[in-house]
Amino acid sequence: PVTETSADQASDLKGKKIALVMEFNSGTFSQQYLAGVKEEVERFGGELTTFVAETDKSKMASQLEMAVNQKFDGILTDHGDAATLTAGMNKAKEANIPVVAFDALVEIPGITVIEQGDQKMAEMTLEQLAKDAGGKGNIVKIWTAGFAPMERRQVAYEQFLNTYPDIKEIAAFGSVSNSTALDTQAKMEAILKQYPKEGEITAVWASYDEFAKGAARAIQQAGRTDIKIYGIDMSDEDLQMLQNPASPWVASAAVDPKDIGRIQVRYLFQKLHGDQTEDKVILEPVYVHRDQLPADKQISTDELGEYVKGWGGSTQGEQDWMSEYSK
Ligand code: SR1
Repeated sequence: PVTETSADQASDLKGKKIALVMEFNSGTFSQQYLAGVKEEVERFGGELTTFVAETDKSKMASQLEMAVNQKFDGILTDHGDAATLTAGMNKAKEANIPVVAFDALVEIPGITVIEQGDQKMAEMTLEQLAKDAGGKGNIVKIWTAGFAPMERRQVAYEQFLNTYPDIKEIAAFGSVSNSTALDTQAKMEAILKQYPKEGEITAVWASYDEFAKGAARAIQQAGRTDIKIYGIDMSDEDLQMLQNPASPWVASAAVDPKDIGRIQVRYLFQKLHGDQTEDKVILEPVYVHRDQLPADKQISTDELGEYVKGWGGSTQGEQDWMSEYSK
């Protein structure tokens, strides 16, 4: 019998057709995540096709089934819930097509699901908010149900309200669309009109960077310097806002979105290589505060690791055999 060496197996991976099925791709987090996916698929010599459901869950379900029917070699999914993804993922399993999901509310043996340390990200930013506010004040929460990361962040939010009884939620809103930041800005403007006096709102907790951006623009344009924003996520645009001393957004917790994309692809190629992979992979977030960033120059997320320990350049999912594919 001819035994294939691991080097042969690795070169067999070249030319794989990979589908990425995204619930939405609007916003800078999604764009930088997509850049990471593209970069790593290219590294393995694969060919990427992206399907975007534009927040339509039934469209996402059809796109996933389409990717299975079109016999892609491997499938990546981004967001989506159990009702949307389960049928397509089971079909992929029957067809022996490996699947790696990011931020999905699914638990299917054999399907690897990647998530950020969502509860920890929420805890880190809420703790900073409580500290800056001296444990009391009125806050606005920007959050929405129905997304895996949001449900996990909500657990930390509820604990936070219990821990700090003198911190009161005076308004809560949030929805995801193809214009999330703009919609958030309009809603935040309305809340600022409802609470026009200085000190009526202590802070905003924004559970997604598109929410933080919209709220920051509304607060800045209204000339309100008394309200701080604590957010989640970090993209180049977010970093610009965080570095701007006139912006109310002072802190965020995040995993490098490019790293997320790259790591997800590595797990898919592990499966294509025949490696054993875990069903759940959790990525470690870092905390970023304006005070850690240089005041004299604008930096990008590619440079953020020079200022914030643990940011970017993750080797999670990397295997010895992958060294054949130069980075
Ligand atoms: C609507 S869900 C948005 C979140 O997905 C990713 O997990 C990002 O962290 C973003 O905050």
